Amino acid sequence: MGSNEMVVVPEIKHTKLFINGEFVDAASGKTFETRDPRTGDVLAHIAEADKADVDLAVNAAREAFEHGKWPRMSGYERGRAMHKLADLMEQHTEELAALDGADAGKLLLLGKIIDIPAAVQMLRYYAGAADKIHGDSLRVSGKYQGYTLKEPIGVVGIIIPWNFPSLMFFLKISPALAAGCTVVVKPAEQTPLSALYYAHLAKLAGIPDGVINVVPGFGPTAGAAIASHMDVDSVAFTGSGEVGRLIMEASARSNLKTVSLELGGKSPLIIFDDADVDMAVELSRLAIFFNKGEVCVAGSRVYVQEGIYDEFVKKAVVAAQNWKVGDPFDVATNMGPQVDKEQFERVLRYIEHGKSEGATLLTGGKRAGDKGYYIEPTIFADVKEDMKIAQDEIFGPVMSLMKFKTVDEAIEKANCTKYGLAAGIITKNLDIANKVSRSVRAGTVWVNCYFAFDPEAPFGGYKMSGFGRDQGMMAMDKYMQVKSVITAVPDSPW
Ligand code: TXE
Repeated sequence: MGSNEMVVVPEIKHTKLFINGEFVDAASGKTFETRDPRTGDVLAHIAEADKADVDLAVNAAREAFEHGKWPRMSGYERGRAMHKLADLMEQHTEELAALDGADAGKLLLLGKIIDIPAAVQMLRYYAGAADKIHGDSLRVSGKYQGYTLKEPIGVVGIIIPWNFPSLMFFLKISPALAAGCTVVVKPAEQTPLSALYYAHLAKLAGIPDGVINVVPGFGPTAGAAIASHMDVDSVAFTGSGEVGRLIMEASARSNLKTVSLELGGKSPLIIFDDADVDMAVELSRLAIFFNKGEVCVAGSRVYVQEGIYDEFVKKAVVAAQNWKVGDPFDVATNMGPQVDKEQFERVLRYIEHGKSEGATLLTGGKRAGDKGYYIEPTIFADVKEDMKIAQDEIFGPVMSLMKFKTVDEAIEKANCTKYGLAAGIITKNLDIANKVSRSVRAGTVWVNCYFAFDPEAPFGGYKMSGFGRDQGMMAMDKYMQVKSVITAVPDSPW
C-alpha cells in the first residue's frame, strides 16, 4: 500500500450545530472529535448535540412547518430552491468530495465523479417532483364526491450512517423537502463534516431557516432523542438492524411516528457457467471491494457455478491482489481505509471467525500497512451457508466464495440469510436471468451489472433489510399523509 507521507487535509469551515438557520454551539458546550481514518488523527472538534439541542432543532422545524413559507410555497418554488442548492453543490464538488474523503476515507476521485454528482442528481430528481404531487378523484357511492389530498407529513427526523455521507443526506432529505416537510438530520458521528457544509449551502440557496436542521452527535443521545421525540412525525433511518429495532421501539413508546428502515444486507452475486469469466471477476471485485466493502448492497456472497469455478477463483485472487490499497486522495488508489477503529477491528474479527470456522483464506486477511485503518482485500473460499461470515454483514472488503451446481440450488442458497436488500446475476441466458430475478427475495436485482443506481429506481429491503423505499416517486409517499375529502352533493343528478 502507498505511504501516508502526503496526507492532505481539507480546510474545515463548519463545526457547529445548524439550528433555525444559524450555526450554534451545543447547549451543553460539549464537542466530540471526528477523526481521519488514514491516520487516526483528529480532524476537527464538532459541537455535540444531545436531547436539549434536538428539542431546539425540532421546535425550529415545527415552527417552519406550521407557520413558515416552505410547505405553503408552490411545488415549483420549492423545486427552484432545491435546484439552487444543487447548483451550489456543483460549484463546490471538489471541496465536498475532500470533506467526505478525509472524514470517511473515501476515494477523492470517486467522490468527485460519483458521490457528489449522485447526490446532486438525487436532489434535482426530487426538485422536479415537487410540483407533480397528485391526489385521486374518487367515485364514492351515494350523493357524494371525493378526492384525496397529499399533504406533507410534518417534521421528519433523519438518522444516517457514515458510508455515503453525502448521498445518504440527499437520499433522505430530497423527497422530504419536495413534499414540503421540514427536517432534523443527525449525521453519523464518524462523518459530520459534509452535512454541516450542506446546511451552509442550503442557507445560501435561500431555503428558509428551520427547514433543514443538522444536529451531529451520538446515537444513544442525539439519535435516540429524535426517535423518541413527541413532535417528530416520521423517522427515516439507515444503519444497523440493532438500531433499527431501537428506532421502532422508540416510536412505539412515544408518538407512533412513522418509521422507515434501511438496514443493510448480505447480498448474493450469482455467476452462471455461461458468464464471461473476466467480466464476472471484474464485477465481483467491484461488488465487494468498492468503497472498502462499506456498502449496504455489497456483493459479499459470491456463488459461482461449478463449470467455471476453478478459473474464476484463480482470476479473482489475482484481481484482489491488484486492487490497490492506499491513501484515498491518491488517484492510483482503489481502496482507502475503513471508516474508524471500531469498524476496522470489527472486520478483522470477522476475518478471524472465517479462519476459525474452517473457510479457506485465499488472499488478504490482515491489516495493510501499520498506520490508519487499512485492510487487505480478502477472499475466503469453501464458505458454508451456516458460517458467520456467510450470514453476518461484515461491512468490509471480505468476499465469501461458494460453489453451486444447479439454478435451484443457487436460488435456495441466495435466499438463505435474514437479509434481502440486493442481488446480482451474471448470465447470458435470459430464462435463467428471469427466473432468478423473480425468485430472489431482494429489493434490487442487478442482471449483468452491479451498483447500477438511479434516483428513478425504488431502493429498499425485503426481510430484515428493513422496509420502506428510498428513491423513485414512491419515496415521496413516506413523507406525505393522504387525506380523503368527501363532499355531499345533495342535488346530484345521479
Ligand atoms: O451503525 P449504527 P454502526 C451496519 C454495518 C456496520 C454496523 C454497525 O454492518 O458494520 O451496522 O455500524 C445512529 N438511536 N450498517 O455502528 O449504530 C448512529 O449515530 C438512534 C449498515 O455505525 O446503526 C448513526 O447515525 N440512532 C448500514 C446511525 O444510527 C442511533 C450503514 C447508524 O449507526 C442509535 C451503517 C440509537 N440508539 C451501518 N445508535 C447500511 N444499511 O448501509 C446509533 N444511532
